[in-house]
Amino acid sequence: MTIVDLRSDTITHPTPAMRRAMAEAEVGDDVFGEDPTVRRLEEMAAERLGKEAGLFVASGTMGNLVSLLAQCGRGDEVIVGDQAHTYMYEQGGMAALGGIHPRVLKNRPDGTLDLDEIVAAIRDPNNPHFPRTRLITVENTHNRCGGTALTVAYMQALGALAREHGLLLHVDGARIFNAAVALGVTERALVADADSVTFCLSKGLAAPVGSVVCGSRAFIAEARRARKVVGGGMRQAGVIAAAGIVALEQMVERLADDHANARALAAGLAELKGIQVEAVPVRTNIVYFNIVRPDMNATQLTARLAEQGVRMLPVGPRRIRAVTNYHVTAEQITRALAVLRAILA
Ligand code: TLP
Repeated sequence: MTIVDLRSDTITHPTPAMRRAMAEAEVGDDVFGEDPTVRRLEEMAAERLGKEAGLFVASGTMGNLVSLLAQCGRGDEVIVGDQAHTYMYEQGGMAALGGIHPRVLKNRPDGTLDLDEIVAAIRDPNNPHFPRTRLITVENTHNRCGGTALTVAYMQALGALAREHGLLLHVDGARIFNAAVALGVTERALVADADSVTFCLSKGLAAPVGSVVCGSRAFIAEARRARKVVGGGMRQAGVIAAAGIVALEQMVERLADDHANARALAAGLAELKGIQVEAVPVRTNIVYFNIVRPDMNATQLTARLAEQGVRMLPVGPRRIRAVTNYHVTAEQITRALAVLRAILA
């Protein structure tokens, strides 16, 4: 039985081209700045995102952390959504390791933060009772808000707001290429207003390890220091960066296939009794749905699915996440739906 693994796009294995590139990668000591493959990846990434410089890091979590450590001091405040990965799933790293105070606003269903609420949350810098508001962070695509994409228009309005109030803007762009492909815009346009961006190579782009942080040269110099203190200086990291280069060269356009499969999955789920699919303004590779029958919850349903080789992730008592990825074919989506239909019958 082949497994249909829809738990995440992080489960993807490196492609044959990546494995070859990894085997042949030219390497050096990256802490000395001497790994030519890492440098090439960093330059490529910065160029694609329209930023001056890039920094290869071990993970999306590390990318977000070093971005905040590089730009915020102890007691500074970061405006963040209540559904953001940086707030929900990174052990509160900004507070635990950086002494950074999160100011949490409710994410709207489309993953955005309300601009008026942001303005209202900005602290009076002259009042000594308050932490200093320093940075706003948003996520694109927004994982917990259904993998939906924040648009260029929203990002521009957010950027203008940040500049007007002297604040920095960080984008957790773990899946920024999914956003760009789904919206039919460049990733560069989506992050033009950001001071810092993290994107992941090891999700839909199928590289085995790594993320890249991009921004100005001065910011990247600070982020490089922050990476070292969290133990992220990786020496001959060209071996893994080589897969990242292949990811950027070969794996971006094909994300459209994952989005088409996710749309097919959402459409099929919508026809099943007892299932409620969550709608999104822009569908990428993530689908959330709820099991609304009293006799079955998310854990029970995903256990039944797993018995038949279909893996999905329960993320709440009734909420389930399915993420399409490089290894999931259109036929597998049909099979997953058939298995689900049979279980519910
Ligand atoms: N997300 C993982 C889980 O941690 C939830 C997943 O399976 O989706 N930003 C966003 C928006 C993410 O979704 C993730 C990972 C990260 C950052 C962190 O990336 P890694 O796992 O590389 O530290």
